[in-house]
Amino acid sequence: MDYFFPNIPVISYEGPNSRNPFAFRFYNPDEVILGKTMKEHLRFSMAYWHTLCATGTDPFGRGTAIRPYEESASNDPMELAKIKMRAGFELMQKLQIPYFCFHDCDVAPEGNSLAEFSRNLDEMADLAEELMTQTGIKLLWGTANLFSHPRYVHGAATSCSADVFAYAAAQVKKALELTVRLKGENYVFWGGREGYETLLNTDFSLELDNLARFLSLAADYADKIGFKGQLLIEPKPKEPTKHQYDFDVAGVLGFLQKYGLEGRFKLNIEANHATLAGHTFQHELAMARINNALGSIDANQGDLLLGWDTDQFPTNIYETTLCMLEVLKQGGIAPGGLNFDAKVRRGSFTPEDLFLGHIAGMDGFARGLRIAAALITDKVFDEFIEKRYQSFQIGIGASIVNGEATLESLAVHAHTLDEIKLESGRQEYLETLLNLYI
Ligand code: XUL
Ligand code: CO
Repeated sequence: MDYFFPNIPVISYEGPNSRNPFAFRFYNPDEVILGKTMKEHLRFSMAYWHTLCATGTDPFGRGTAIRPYEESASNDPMELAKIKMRAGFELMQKLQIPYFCFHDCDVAPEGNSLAEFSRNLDEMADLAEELMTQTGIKLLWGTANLFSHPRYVHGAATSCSADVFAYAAAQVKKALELTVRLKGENYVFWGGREGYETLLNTDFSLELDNLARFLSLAADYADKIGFKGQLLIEPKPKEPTKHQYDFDVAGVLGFLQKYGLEGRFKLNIEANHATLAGHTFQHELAMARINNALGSIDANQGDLLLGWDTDQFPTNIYETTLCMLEVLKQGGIAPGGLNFDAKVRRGSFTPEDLFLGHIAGMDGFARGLRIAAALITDKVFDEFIEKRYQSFQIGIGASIVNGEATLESLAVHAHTLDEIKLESGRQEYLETLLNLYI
């Protein structure tokens, strides 16, 4: 495949000294680290919407993206959709990206009715299947876009209109079927407009109950059609609505537990959503991991000076290192992956920038993986943490952990204490160690 990006070679590993912009400096797909290849650890995925559909529009100006390959399309939206898909597979193949993710309306035009949308999706799935077989590229996750069309102005599963709830259900039904047909390993629910602007017009309680009803119906249907992958909820605290219901990992876990859905859903954690929620990326990943709910990752980064979702390619090595540390601690991210929910800046408008953006993100995470693996191998933090909590291994601490302690036994113990001896948390020293590895 060498048609849509004729000037771009297959990107391969040239090592840290290479100054070739179209090469990897840290991502060496077949290199083995801690018993697995980098490709197996990282499970990179292209986000169809940003890479193939985004045009660079912002609230102040129209699109800037130059995509010469789209110019050959006539006015037929299906023809354009097919060109984009073929270009996407060439791009993934040249970048050695093994997975992709899509929303239903990224791949096929919606047409004038659900029936037409459904036919368009089937036709596009035929082409996707053909290209997947040809290239070996796989589907990491599918999803339905329940937020762009004006019908979703008041939400989808949390709309005030039961007809909109039903329409959204029909879209999810079809998107689940497509995901099964294309052997997708996960299915994602990001509650795009599931939230509210003001409680003056909102039945808060009904909306949350309906969101749970919707997810539960979707999970039942996924089981019914034999979907064996993970169902994932992607938290985000705000944007587009002021109060998004799936605010952060803790909020989603509480919601799932309240409605008895915790066994059925895991989470897809996005870096930029974490920072919007006032958390670090590592906090959200760790919160999911310790609750056995870390399913997959939307690999991007935000800009801490801006209060919105900038979806930038991840190049901050601190963040990628701490992310990969969480992934390694969980024993891997599979069947999830690292999906680049990231877009090139408006000023980076050439087709080459699509490659340079992905290379930056892939090298950013490859470097993070290498550093995290060294931190694990050398047990840089583990021994310190273990020692810090050693009082819970013996005596009164052990009785707290094994459930034998009562408030009375703790009080008896406390009365025997003259002085409590504490040790320093050594934060600055540990940060120095982290810097040594980075
Ligand atoms: C929006 C976002 C979405 C989801 C999929 O902020 O992250 O692209 O990842 O709907
Ligand atoms: Co995302």
